[in-house]
Amino acid sequence: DIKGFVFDLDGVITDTSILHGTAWHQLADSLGVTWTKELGDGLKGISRMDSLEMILKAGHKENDYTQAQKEELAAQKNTNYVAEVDKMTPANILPGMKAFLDDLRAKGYQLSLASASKNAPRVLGKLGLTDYFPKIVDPASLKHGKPDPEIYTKGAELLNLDPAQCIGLEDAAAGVQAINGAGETSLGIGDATELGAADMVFADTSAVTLANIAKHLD
Ligand code: B16
Ligand code: MG
Repeated sequence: DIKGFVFDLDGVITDTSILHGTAWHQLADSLGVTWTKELGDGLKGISRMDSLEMILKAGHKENDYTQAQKEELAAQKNTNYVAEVDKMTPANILPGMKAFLDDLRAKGYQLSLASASKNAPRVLGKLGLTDYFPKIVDPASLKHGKPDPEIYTKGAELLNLDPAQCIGLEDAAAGVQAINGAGETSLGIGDATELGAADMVFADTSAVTLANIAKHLD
């Protein structure tokens, strides 16, 4: 039986994936790296430094910067990103997600957060959702980022649940891969082609309800 839900943040609870994309796009432009939708989609769920490496590789510039310069570039992106995050309010919760979280809480399901973002506590605060997620995997504690299962394994551990008792929610292909690797049931939100590996895919957050999830479970 399902007892817990392990949530991704960006692209699942709120649309920060757009803000991340815009901030990376700006940085790519300033470095002379051509931005494509595929490049942007591939960055979803990927850690800050791994995202930078992917952008530099796309422009064949991965050897043009020292480690210190790369950290400076990542910090620039983060400054731009955080400025946008600080404009967020509870109105930025994606459709249906507040009701879904309330329903899960009312029915006694346990919740944890498996976001790759070091800004996750700040984002939750802006959304007024801090109280819903006392259990957050610290992305700084991870040996490997998504698509490695580690973050979702830890998300279940924080709840003292077996992965098989958990559903993981993701908007990114790398995240779905991580959920599947951890042995949890994967719920993808977005394009069914992009998220084909998920156990169930919903086109958008408003379709994510316990009733709809039950239709996909045995
Ligand atoms: P930060 P998620 C991920 O969050 C984002 O999808 C990804 O685009 C971002 O680079 C990563 O967090 C790191 O974020 O720079 O704030 O530490 O989707 O795992 O909630
Ligand atoms: Mg995400």
